Amino acid sequence: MNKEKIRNIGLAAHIDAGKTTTTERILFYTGRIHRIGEVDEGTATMDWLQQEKERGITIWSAATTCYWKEYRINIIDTPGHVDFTAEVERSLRILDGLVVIFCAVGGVEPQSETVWRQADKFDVPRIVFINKMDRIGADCFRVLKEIEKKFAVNTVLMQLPLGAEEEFKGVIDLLRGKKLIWDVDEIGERYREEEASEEEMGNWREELFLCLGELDDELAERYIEKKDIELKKVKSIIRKGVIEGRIVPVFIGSALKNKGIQCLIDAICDYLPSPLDKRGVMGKIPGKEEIIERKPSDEEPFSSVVFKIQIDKKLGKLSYTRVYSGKIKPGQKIMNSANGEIFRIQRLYLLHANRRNSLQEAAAGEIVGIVGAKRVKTGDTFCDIDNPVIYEEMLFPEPVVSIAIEPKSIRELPKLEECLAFMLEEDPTFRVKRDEETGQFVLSGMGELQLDILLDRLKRDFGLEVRSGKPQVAYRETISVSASGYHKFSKTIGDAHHFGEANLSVHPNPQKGNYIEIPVDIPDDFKEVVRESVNTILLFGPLAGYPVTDVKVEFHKLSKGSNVTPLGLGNAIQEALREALIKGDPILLEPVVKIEITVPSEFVGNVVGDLGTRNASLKKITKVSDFIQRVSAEIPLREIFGYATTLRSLTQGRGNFWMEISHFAPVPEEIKKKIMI
Ligand SMILES: Nc1nc2c(ncn2[C@@H]2O[C@H](COP(=O)(O)OP(=O)(O)OP(=O)(O)O)[C@@H](O)[C@H]2O)c(=O)[nH]1
Ligand SMILES: [Mg+2]
Repeated sequence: MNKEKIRNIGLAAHIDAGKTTTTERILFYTGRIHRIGEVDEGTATMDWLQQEKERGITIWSAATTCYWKEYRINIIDTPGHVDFTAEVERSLRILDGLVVIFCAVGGVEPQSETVWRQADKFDVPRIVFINKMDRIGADCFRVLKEIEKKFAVNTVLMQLPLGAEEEFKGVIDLLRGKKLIWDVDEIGERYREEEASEEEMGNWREELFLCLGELDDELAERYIEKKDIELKKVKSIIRKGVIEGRIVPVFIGSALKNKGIQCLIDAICDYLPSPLDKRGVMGKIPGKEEIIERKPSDEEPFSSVVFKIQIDKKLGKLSYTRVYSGKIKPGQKIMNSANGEIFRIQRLYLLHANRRNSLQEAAAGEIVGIVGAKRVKTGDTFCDIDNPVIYEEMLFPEPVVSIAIEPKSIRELPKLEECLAFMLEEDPTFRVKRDEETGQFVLSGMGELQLDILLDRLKRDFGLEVRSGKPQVAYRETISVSASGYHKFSKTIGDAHHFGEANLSVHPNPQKGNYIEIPVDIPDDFKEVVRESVNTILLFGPLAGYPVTDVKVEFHKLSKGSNVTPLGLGNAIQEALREALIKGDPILLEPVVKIEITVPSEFVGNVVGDLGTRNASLKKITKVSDFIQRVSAEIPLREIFGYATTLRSLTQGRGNFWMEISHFAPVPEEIKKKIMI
């Protein structure tokens, strides 16, 4: 396959903006499916998980492939709920381009800001689709202004709406000066074209060309001199502008009403990058600092990044991977450079939501599923055995909510352990700890919804009945002052004498996570000992055994003579660090969330009054439209459990909220006493 014609793209947005509805249309018009799936009827191809169908939301990123004209488009439909932000992040890491969807009524909603920031982080070129133009109050010009203001980007409106709200019937393609009207059939498969008059286009066509003229002098001149402009040439200028991140073209439509989607598919092909536009990906030779580049060519040694793992009852572990270089075939042996495992590729698949087609080969630029790796986690690199490379690992946020569970029957304990292990492999933001005292399992994750889904899966996918407690906040510990620790370890264990000496200090590193300053002048094998010893101690804090965060560890002395052993050094570091943390005046931290509650104006009083009883600090109240307001506040997470039900009763079911972890703050004394008992 010609790599120039491959598009690896994602759809991302705030919850309910219409990502899955749009994807379903793309699949239908490209002929990938023969009937349009609807989220509201539980028939969407991409929301195939039982829990997704019932709740009408996306939980897992789903991958699929479709063909449009001479292009192959690999699409990842991501979830919008904030508990699954990590799903979006891991997809963005391996995608080449993104369609950010906004609701024409809701505008720039909070989660779409998060997604935009994530796309910035990974430098992903993007186009915008303003959806739901059929809804009452839809206004693409207002959304456009909001996007420009919030993200400080150069947007280029490519289309104008034809008709509004219920009467929305199509778009004016400003580039071609044509009206596209979807009134030929119900399913929007066909549309008709008419010339658009100057009057209908107003200044917008001029504005479009002036903006593009800034990217290309020749185009500017030809436009001013009213000379012929080749469409292909303009498209290539837009494409270059998108890939360089200089412009963001904006398209409009209504996915539910089947209008405007074909233009979006064309835009994906015309303007978003192909794998070749990435030129090369940087990685390291495993165990070394040397940086190497892998080019998106089949002639290069094979390399790929695993961005998702799915456990299939029949197949075992299916690794979703993005091939960056080289090619592979079933039967071939490759390596997981993150852990050194060498394995044979048993099967290779092209993915389509929960179905798949066998492949005989996969090459650079493709997104495929591989069966064969036994020990693999999200973010690992697969590569050629003789030419190893390792790409940057994926980092996932630490959980903030936990729940204790136990099997209803003790006989089911082994099965529970097995199922939890399955789910742990699939979801990198999920953690399990065994509480030694109670024998219960403590499951932690990013939010109540995620834990709820995990429990539901235990019950229905694995047939396991469990008793569960109430969700709890996952606390953390940190230090409040700098302190130092010293330990000399010298002991004969068995036949060997173990020795090590460590002198270190710890410093508060507020809001920045943990940072270990590993001395450069120690041998490479000892660096791993240092990292592991520090991480072991930081996992269980000195106050109440919660993970330690926001601490910088600095080494002043680490013995490195020939008598030093890994065990001796590891023990010395652990003891010295434990001492330093205790001396560092440890405190307990709790997650504080930023919450945004969107409600009809008449309920603002109710909502604000209720927040007042929950120790919230009110930040602002903004007007979204004439009838809707948005209340922004910060509040300790423990105060806001089960808020969906509360908000429903406060607003007669007409409020929405979104929240995201903002930061960790010291736990008030009276709460601390309860936790520490
Ligand atoms: N009126 C209108 N409703 C739409 C449109 N597109 C989607 N919807 C509705 O909006 C709701 C959410 O649509 P989804 O496609 O599930 O949205 P999503 O972005 O995939 O949501 P998550 O995956 O849960 O984040 C559903 O009820 C859709 O029917 C549209 O163009 N117009
Ligand atoms: Mg969805």
